Amino acid sequence: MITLPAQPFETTLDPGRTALVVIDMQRDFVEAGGFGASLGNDVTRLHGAIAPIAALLAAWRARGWLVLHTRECHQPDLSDCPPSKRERGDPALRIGDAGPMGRLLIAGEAGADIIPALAPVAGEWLIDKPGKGMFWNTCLQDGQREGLHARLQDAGISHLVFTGVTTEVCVQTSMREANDRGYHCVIVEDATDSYFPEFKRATLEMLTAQGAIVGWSVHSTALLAALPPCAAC
Ligand code: C5J
Repeated sequence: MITLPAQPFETTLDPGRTALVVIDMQRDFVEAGGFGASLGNDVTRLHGAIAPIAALLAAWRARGWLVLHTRECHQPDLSDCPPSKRERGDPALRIGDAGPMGRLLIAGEAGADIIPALAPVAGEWLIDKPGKGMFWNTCLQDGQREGLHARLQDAGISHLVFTGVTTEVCVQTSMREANDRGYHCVIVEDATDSYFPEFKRATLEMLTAQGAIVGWSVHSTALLAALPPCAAC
């Protein structure tokens, strides 16, 4: 087992049974002209997470461990986007409207892609999700819902390391869903970001409060230092 100097107290990861989860590092959230910007957000606030995520991806890839990327996006006909989601608030552009990177949050459009710096490589899982959480309505197989949990179980995954954006929305929702399904969850403090720094701080505190009620947090440098050496490192 790998021991981590985490918050609120030391924890462990099981090497080979631990997947790295990269939530929604999409152009639509991170770049100008996307969905995040259409809501009036300063997208540069998400840029600090990119380098730590890239370092974690390199470490996982060097060890041949499983990596999952998620994308929040919808079908072109919006059949999986409830009106209650699309019509909310007063954004400059809504989900499905045409923007500089194509239709906002629509699968297949340039804005829905993962940013080039963190692009998935062969063998990594790419999960499209219509909601905030990575388990709900994703990886449908043979008409079954909630297929991601079964796929992770089949792959022998028991521990999940969370990164990505935004901390208090899709990252937190996914980590809570995972915790409820029995995964040992760790969030990487500098590999996640929010448009609202105070929300990020509060989310890290609430996830780890009450004796790690949802899970643990760790800095990427401490996590990387704790990983076992590998031939390709
Ligand atoms: C949001 C996300 N904030 N990926 N999505 O709408 O956190």
